[in-house]
Amino acid sequence: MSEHGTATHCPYCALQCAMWLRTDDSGRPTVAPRDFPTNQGGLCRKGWTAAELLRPGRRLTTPLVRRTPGGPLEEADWDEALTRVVFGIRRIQEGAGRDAVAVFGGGGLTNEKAYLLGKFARVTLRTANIDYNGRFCMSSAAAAGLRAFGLDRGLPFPLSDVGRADALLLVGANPAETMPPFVRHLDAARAAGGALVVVDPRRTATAARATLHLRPAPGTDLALANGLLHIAVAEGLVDEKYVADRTEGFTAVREAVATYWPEHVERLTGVPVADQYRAVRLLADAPRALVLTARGAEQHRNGTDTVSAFVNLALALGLPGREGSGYGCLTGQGNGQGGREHGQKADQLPGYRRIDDPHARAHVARVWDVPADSLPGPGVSAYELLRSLGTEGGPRGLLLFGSNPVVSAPNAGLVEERLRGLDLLVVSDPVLSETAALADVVLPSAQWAEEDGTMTNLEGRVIRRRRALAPPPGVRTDLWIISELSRRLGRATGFSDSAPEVFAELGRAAAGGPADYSGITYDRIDAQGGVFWPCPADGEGRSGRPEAAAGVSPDPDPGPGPDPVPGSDPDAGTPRMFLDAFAHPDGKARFVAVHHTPPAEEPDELYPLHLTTGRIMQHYQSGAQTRRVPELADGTRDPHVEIHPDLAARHDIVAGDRVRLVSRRGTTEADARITTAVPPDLLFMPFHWGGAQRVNSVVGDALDPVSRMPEFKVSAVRLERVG
Ligand SMILES: Nc1nc2c(c(=O)[nH]1)N[C@H]1C(S)=C(S)[C@@H](COP(=O)(O)OP(=O)(O)OC[C@H]3O[C@@H](n4cnc5c(=O)[nH]c(N)nc54)[C@H](O)[C@@H]3O)O[C@H]1N2
Ligand SMILES: Nc1nc2c(c(=O)[nH]1)N[C@H]1C(S)=C(S)[C@@H](COP(=O)(O)OP(=O)(O)OC[C@H]3O[C@@H](n4cnc5c(=O)[nH]c(N)nc54)[C@H](O)[C@@H]3O)O[C@H]1N2
Ligand code: SF4
Ligand SMILES: [Mo]
Repeated sequence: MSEHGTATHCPYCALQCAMWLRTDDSGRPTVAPRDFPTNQGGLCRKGWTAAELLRPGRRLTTPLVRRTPGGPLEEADWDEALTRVVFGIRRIQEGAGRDAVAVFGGGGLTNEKAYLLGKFARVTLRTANIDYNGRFCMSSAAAAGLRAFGLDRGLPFPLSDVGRADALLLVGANPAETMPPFVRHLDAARAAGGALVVVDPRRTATAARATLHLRPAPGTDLALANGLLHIAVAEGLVDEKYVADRTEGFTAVREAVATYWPEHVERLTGVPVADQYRAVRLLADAPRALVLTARGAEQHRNGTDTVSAFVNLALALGLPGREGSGYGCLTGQGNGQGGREHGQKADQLPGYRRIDDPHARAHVARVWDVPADSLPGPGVSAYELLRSLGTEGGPRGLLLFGSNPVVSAPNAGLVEERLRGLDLLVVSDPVLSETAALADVVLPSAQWAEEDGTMTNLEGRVIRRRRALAPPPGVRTDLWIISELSRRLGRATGFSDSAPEVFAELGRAAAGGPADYSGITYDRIDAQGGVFWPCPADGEGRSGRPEAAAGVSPDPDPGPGPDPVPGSDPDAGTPRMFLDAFAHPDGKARFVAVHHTPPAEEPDELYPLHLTTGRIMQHYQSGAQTRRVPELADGTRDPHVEIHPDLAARHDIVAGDRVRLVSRRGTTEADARITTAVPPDLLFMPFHWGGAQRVNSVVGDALDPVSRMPEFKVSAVRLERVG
């Protein structure tokens, strides 16, 4: 600990802003910003107030159990709580088989927890049914990245590249609300003469900073991307040499985009022809150009194909794998990146290995000291898992760490019903979330400032979360909970509750995999300001390059330069990927031909409007944490819905009126905000509230066929004034 306090990072989003944590004279924990390449000394209000939830009174400090079915949650000691969990698991598995107990994780868990949770499911419970909320988040971008590059790391370059870009295409991202300090990088690019093109149906605070704002109808981004590529082909702007040397499959894509005439694309998307041309010019003329997508592009039934369409555009312009240029996805959750690499996903083993790959199974089984054939196969995806709970043949018990699906899952009314129907629901959470309130056993877990571990930020940089305080008596870490449960279920070894020990084991399990962490140690993270994966152990490639097959290379020109980036040590793993080769066996990237398909629900007479959903700055995700922080909740006790003035007038709605949205699945209520930020046929509502204000009661559950990600961004609804 230094004079400033303990150096750590914010508990919330993937920007993982660096902060100091210290206690003031009255012993109250407080945070202060800390300089780091990502946040450059900035924090948003969620970060500034992050210590509030550490105080007793705002959180759980003792286990809760439901002693009679339908009865209340009552305080219990840990022994009773864990005895009930173990008894419930045994009874279900004996009666209905191992897969009848499921596990659900989260992208906010540290790498160590995500790893141990995956191991717990496969080794202790031996259930195939484990998945996590990352399916709701960036799984479409991950699938498209894998398809194109053979490897998926959200940003395959450091965030500092954003500030140096000459042109940026930002698709379906609103960092002004979702990652406020990120905007410093956008502003730096703009100040240096760079162009910012924002693609969003709404005029957001981010769009307000743009050189050019394209406003496609929701769910039409794929058509727009194909249209932009059509123009690039027609205008001779394709980087033919790059396409020939570094890619495969362009011919089919060129044919596929041939029918996406600018006028046709204007009809499909609403984006004027002239703006389409301007966007292509801005990108093609820029020496360094970046294409970035986030949830607005991805949370669709065709999200994977939509991302592929933007990757195709980036490849045709020769951007990926060129220093200063490229394609990237902005991950969202604190450990959205690492959370998808170490085995809490249904089809994965640690190191971003596939669970159906015999070599991967053999390697991981050796590290886990179990027979490879004892490991279960792939399970089903998050929403499919939630939907199957308690149904014929579906799991009857669920252990949940780090998610609040009662608020955040699509078609949430159905999900809530399924959770209520379980024989056993166990929730580990620092607060009594809407989902924890339904549980049979609630385990109060320690928070970020009370535990050690690592997080992998949106750049693929592995950083440290440090324990600065002891948790209150009665609170345990997730690692302790998982290892103690394992022990009580008969696994006496292999489940340490020490974060450094778990991390070392994670490194061995990940060694040789696509997301290789074996060369990363806590000391190295400290010394180098974070380490970018892949980072094989010394002698295994990185020093002699991870070879073309891994498709990655260390930064060839890391500085020192005139403006060294603090914390970006040239030896810190692999800041920039794909400079020499992509990760497919032949080293080439793949174009994937894709076509526009409409959203699952188009407006009709009964449900004549489109609704899209997303975030506001003050609240994080399901709001379980931020709604408990007074400084954030004041002024945002209730959600609002954005309504265009013309639409409001037609419904006799004025600002502040309570309105109801009705879909095929349910209803929700919010306060009317009248604004031209949305077009007349589109409503926007944030998803951070539960109960009658839960927007996911109305949101549909169409899934992307590849990533199994739900279509959070388009539903058909009807608008009514309440009263
Ligand atoms: N304040 C706050 N910050 C957060 C979070 C939070 O909950 N609150 N969560 C974190 C997480 S997990 C994530 S995933 C990120 C998400 O970060 P973002 O992706 O930036 O957030 P969203 O608000 O979900 O969606 C971004 C934009 O997509 C637009 N959009 C909607 N439909 C479409 C469409 O069809 N096409 C296009 N092009 N755009 C569309 C919306 O209008 C919205 O402005 O934020 C992270 N940061
Ligand atoms: N309509 C709509 N719905 C959406 C989205 C959208 O854009 N629109 N976005 C989707 C996206 S991108 C995401 S990521 C999901 C997120 O939605 P959720 O998965 O519900 O995420 P959180 O609200 O962050 O839930 C985290 C819960 O875990 C607890 N928690 C936090 N840290 C820890 C920890 O370390 N250990 C344990 N045991 N518990 C912890 C918190 O207190 C909280 O109760 O929502 C999705 N839902
Ligand atoms: S931008 Fe994200 S990481 Fe930074 S302070 Fe805000 S919530 Fe925390
Ligand atoms: Mo997310």
